[in-house]
Amino acid sequence: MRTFPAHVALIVVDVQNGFIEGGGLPVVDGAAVVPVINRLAPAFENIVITQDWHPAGHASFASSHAGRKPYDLATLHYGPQVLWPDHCVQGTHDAALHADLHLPTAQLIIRKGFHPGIDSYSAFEEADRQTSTGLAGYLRARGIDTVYVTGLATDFCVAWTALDARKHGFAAYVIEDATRAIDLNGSLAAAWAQMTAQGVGRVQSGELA
Ligand code: VGL
Ligand code: ZN
Repeated sequence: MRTFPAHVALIVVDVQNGFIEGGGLPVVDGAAVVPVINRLAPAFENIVITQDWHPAGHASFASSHAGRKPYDLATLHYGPQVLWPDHCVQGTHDAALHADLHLPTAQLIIRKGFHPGIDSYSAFEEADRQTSTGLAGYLRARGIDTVYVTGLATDFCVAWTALDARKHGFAAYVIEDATRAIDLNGSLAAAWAQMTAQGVGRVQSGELA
């Protein structure tokens, strides 16, 4: 298998029970990313995992807003916010990583979305576009300049992470078959158009390893 040099990292986004069939916010066919990611992982010297990690009553939950339903669009203090079913509450089974994900060499788990009033699709910056998770500094301090992004969901946390990687000066690729999408009102096509425009590479796992 081809292996990647030390300046490259694999980012595994939100492969949590909450985004798999039976979870709070299931992504169709979400479990299919697990064997693809497990197969790729040994090719990377650097692996970062993310976990969506919300307090109960989080502002992104429809249940926190009287009269609102999941998938409605709301306006929070920082701008538009899709309202989701309750998912990935801190410390619950829903927030745990999928049991079959096998990443024994992963070095960092970034938890995001823990501020009660701010969502965070991106592993780099929260949805207010001001609060940093610290990931850019961590990667840069370790000499990493290139990221390959995988996981759930393609059109939300994967896309925002890849776009923010570009914004922070990293080369970024999304490994398409190692992701699955929510696809809300055309969000998947919109995410790919935006990613392509910002220089995010679109690759398949078979091209890599
Ligand atoms: C996600 C919606 C809400 C994701 C997280 O991981 O893509 N989507 N929270
Ligand atoms: Zn979330």
